[in-house]
Amino acid sequence: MNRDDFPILSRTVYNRPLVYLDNAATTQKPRCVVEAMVEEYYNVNANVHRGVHFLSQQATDLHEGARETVRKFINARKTSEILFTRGTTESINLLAYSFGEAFLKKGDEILVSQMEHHSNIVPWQMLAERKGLRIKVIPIIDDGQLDLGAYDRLLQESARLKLVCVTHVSNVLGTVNPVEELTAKAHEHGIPILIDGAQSTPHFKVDMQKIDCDFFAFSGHKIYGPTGVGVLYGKERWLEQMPPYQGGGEMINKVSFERTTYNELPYKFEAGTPDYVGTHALATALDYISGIGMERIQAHEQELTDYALQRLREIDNIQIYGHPEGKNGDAAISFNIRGIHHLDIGTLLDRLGIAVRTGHHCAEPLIHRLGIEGTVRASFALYNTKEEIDALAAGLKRVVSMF
Ligand code: C6P
Repeated sequence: MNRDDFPILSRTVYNRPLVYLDNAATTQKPRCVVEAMVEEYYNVNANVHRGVHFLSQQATDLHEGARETVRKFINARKTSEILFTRGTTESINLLAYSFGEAFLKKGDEILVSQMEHHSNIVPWQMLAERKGLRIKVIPIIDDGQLDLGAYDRLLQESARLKLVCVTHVSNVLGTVNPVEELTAKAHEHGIPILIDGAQSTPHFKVDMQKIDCDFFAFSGHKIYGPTGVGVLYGKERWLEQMPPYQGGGEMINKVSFERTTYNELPYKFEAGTPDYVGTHALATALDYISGIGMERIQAHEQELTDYALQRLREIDNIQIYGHPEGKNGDAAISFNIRGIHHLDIGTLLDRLGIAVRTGHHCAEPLIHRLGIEGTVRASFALYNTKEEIDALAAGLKRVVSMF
């Protein structure tokens, strides 16, 4: 794949070539994304939707063009269903506030899974505290898959269930959840579903019409785009009924001290000056990966993941979480080596130029379910190579020999 497009990959750390395996935290940026931002600030910059002047119209065209690029990328029906946010976290907070205001009452229930990132737990807990709701949890089974039998039972027995919130891919285990099936089952009970797509969108094609979920959130920075920009997709029929999340410029129709009316979708949910440079850069990133082809990226990363699993299994006393035989796991592998703290492994790998993440990965309930304190996580992107996996395996063998 096109490593030369990513200038940072040719730098060294501690005089060693950088081996960047922390892609689930954030991906590196191709030159075209950074250049799109520089070019816009140098030559186009003006506030969007506000000016009659040339630059404002040009910036608005780029910003609204980005919305269309996102729509196409996730195959949503309409651009009015694409809300720009600061990232997955803000997307879920927006939904928790606004869906909560519109549809939830004391005693209602929300279902989340045991493998959620804190971003898909804490906003619901905060809402539950404000409104007197109950959070219920879909457990996982030992191999790191969702317990689908328990999901069925929870749907059956939860008479006051109003929303299901599940991640598409676990950021710790790489487990890919059967989101079409989860959605169909939720809908059989008349319940809408949010899918957290932070860890799926960078790795394989997602299709809103195929999944048929009601809401879907993802972050720009995990998909080769800039930080500070993300997306909440929502079906129009829900968004129409939900109140704004924040008040300010852009989200209004008319304002007076007596009464304010709100703008149409999607602007009702986009108060204030948007990160219009960020949205254009995100669209540039989506065009970049679409140009490579999501199928090609997925095949490459699957090969890397399979190779990494094979090489990691050679390490003495290693325990790999999730990734059961016969199930395609996504491009993140969490592991521990018995007798060595995960933080020590990460620190020693770092001195060899290898960047991995250690700790609870903002998924403490999952880590507790696994009965551990944390893991080492290696996660892959389109630009990683088998040679880098070899470097990881060699690094781990060296760490083991030191203890
Ligand atoms: N996970 C990781 O290293 P933000 O921070 O808003 O861009 O994304 C939050 C988020 C939500 N859901 C999932 C499944 C995620 O993995 C993340 C971010 C990073 O695993 C940083 S903690």
